[in-house]
This record gives sequence, structure tokens and C-alpha cells, in this order.
Amino acid sequence: MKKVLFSLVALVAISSADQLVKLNVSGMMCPACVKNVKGSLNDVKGVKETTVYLKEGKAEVKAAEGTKAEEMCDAVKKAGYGCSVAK
Ligand SMILES: [Cu+2]
Repeated sequence: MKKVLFSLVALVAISSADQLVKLNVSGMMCPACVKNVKGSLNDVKGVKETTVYLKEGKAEVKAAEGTKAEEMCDAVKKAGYGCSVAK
């Protein structure tokens, strides 16, 4: 019983260490662009989940703590889009 409780606490600790990073992405014109941006963000180490908003030109990235937002932006830029970290 004690062991089960412990692993449950550990699980919660891991998920709460995630951070949500908001990015401004420019240059997206269609769903293919969204796919590109999403794919490049998901390739960044530490990134767990990415939501891209085409109309708003924004992306929300769930990533492990310590994952640098600048690194995410670099990946987006490499894919051919503009990117800045939203404050
Ligand atoms: Cu496109």
C-alpha cells in the first residue's frame, strides 16, 4: 500500500514539472504549415505536446521543465516560419 501511494505521488510530481510555453508564430498560411510547425516543435527534446493555432498565429507547447523556449523558436525558424516567445 505504501509503495502504491509513493508511485502515485511521484507521478503527480513529474506532470507538475511540465511548463507551458507560448509562442508567436508568423508565416503560417494553411493546415500544412500548422503540420510543419507542429512537427518541428515536437522534434525538440523535452517537448511533450504542441497545439498550433493557425488563425491566431500562435503555438502552445507543453514541455518538460528546463526546455528552452528559444530552442523551440529556433526549430520553428528552421522550418521557415517566424517565431518569438510570447510573454
Ligand atoms: Cu501552408
